[in-house]
Amino acid sequence: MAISSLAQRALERDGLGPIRDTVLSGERISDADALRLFEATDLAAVGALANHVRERRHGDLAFYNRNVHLNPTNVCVASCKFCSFARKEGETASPGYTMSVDEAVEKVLSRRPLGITEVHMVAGLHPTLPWEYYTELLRRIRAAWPELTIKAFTAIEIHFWAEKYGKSYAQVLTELRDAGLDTMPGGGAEIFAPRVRRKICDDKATADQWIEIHRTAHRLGIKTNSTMLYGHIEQLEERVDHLRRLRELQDETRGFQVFIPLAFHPEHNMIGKAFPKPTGYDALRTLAVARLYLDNFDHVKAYWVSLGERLAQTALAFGVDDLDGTVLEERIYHMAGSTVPQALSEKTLHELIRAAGRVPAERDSHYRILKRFETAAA
Ligand code: V47
Repeated sequence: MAISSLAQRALERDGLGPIRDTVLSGERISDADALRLFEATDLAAVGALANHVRERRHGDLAFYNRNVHLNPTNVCVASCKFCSFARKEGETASPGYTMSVDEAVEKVLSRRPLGITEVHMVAGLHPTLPWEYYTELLRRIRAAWPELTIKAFTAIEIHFWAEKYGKSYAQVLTELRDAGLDTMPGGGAEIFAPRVRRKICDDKATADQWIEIHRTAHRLGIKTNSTMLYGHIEQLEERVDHLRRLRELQDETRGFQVFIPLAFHPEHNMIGKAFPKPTGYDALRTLAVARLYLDNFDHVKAYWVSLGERLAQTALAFGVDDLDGTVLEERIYHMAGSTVPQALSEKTLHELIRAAGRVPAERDSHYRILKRFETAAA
């Protein structure tokens, strides 16, 4: 769809004419361009440009999947200042939990009647669980439910286990893959800039290590997702630097499936008092700039749990083509103050997508379309 002449003029007025021309001709925008877009005053005009790119790639389709979340433990040795989910081992005031392998497998299998296609599984950095806990967990889910996609474990966990069990990244990933892991979520990226990492998460994998683990996964044929946790101490330049590092790795490997900006949630964590939740304006411009800058990414996701259903829906006009899924039993955001529901039904996802003028498309974990819902009756 062509970008309206009104939006074209608004971009011109904001001094963004050259960036508009670069985007419309299908060329790559620079880091400086991305910063200009972040700083632009006319969000609607930037959104229209991002929407143009989104429609060029996906037309009217808006993707979602049928998934559930599982966090087998929230016991974690790391002390990320933004995290409300983790607990230290032995903490008594607000104790953590650790599921047995039996409990975790049981929990996943109990979702079978829901017709889900993916489990999204991440854990804390547990100080004492043996390596076999993770491989057995995967093996047993895989054996009991062969067609379920297991999207599991962040680069942060992979790094921790490599150090703890004396394995290379490739070894850890190969053993997990052989046990049943299909794809990896994008968590733990936070903000790559060392200044920010030093302040908010200085005792876990570095940015270089996060990147190296995703590079290794891609080389092993494991597709991964990518994220950016924004709306705390980072500067706009540091968001652009983060996007640059993702775009560079994607140029090299083509192994990322999607980019997901994650809006900071301030409750029950160490830095929440200093930073309110990012505004809707900030969420939409971040998604739009990501769509415009990450020209080698197929998908940009508005994770409805992080944004709320309504803002995620609105984002479908600001460069976004994916809303994540039914989710069911999310803990990380709900423990940080999210008041969105624990799950969305497929019917609600369809209604949200349709009301935004898009066509719902159920996808699998590799973004293959399982079903398009062209009409409400379908
Ligand atoms: O790594 C933690 C973030 C991530 C807070 O790959 C917080 O498809 C905001 O990565 N406020 C985990 N964010 C979630 C995640 C994810 C979610 C959905 C889909 C996918 C995917 C990945 O959540 C963490 C961290 O970056 N996080 N605490 C908080 N208080």
